[in-house]
Amino acid sequence: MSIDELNQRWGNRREIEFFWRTPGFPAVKLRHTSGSELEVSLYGGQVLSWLAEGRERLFLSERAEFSRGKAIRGGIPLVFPQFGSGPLPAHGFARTSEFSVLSASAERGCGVQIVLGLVESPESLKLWRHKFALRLVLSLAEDLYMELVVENTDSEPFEFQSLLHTYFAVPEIGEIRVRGLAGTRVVDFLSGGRETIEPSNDLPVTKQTDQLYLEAPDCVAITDGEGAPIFEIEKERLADFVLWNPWIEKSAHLADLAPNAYRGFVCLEAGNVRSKISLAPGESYTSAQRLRPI
Ligand code: TA6
Repeated sequence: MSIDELNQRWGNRREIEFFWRTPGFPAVKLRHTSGSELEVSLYGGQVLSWLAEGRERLFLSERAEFSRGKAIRGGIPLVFPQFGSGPLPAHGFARTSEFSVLSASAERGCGVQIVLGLVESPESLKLWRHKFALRLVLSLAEDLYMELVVENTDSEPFEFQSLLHTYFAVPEIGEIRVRGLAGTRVVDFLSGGRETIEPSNDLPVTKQTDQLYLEAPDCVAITDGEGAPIFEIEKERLADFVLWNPWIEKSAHLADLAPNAYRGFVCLEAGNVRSKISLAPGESYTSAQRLRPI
């Protein structure tokens, strides 16, 4: 569909507007009466920008590449059906796939909502031999609610991992703390998967960090240098959190990230990573995250 066709079919005056994010990359802008705005790329079904109370809440790399087959660095990449490295491309193929618009609505007094869809393709079947239907439901109001529905439309069972790889914009990585993970089992990917118990309930990020918090509490917060919350994250039916920042070392190996950009974001990613979700034919699984800007 062209931008004009998308706007004719789903556009809604101010609240829902399709546009070319960059040539060949259609996106949609959602606007809520609270003043919050959301920008979503149909490529990857990826939230690129979330404006709340006048401030951009997500990090998008100034070097993000918009080219097919390449993941866009920043916003909220959708990791499915695989987390990390494995038989599929890193973090799976959803974030480099073309999503379709299944519905879009702006109900008075409610949020502005768009539902994006992804099903198997000849390309995905070559990588992952399962038929599936993904629905990503994005609801914008004063907060941002994201729901992911995975359906097994095949005749065989399959299992998958999924994760919402949120890049939270922060004023200075060295000042923020992650609140709410004390006592959680944590796997450190940078020390060979060593598993410990997180002692801190006000966790700083002071070096390259890549940690998986297992069966983590559903509600956590990111606080600023004064200890005041700047984000609240509530996950639903997502067992784990991944905490990531590339710091200086890893940034040097990421062509789509400026050398000091690591200072402006922290990734706190709700997902099902350690335990895969298994679906029998016809079954579906719904998970979600609610992001509250403070
Ligand atoms: O966020 C956890 C992680 O798996 C890290 O290991 C790092 O690779 C990050 O995802 C970004 O991955 P990407 O493929 O987007 O460069």
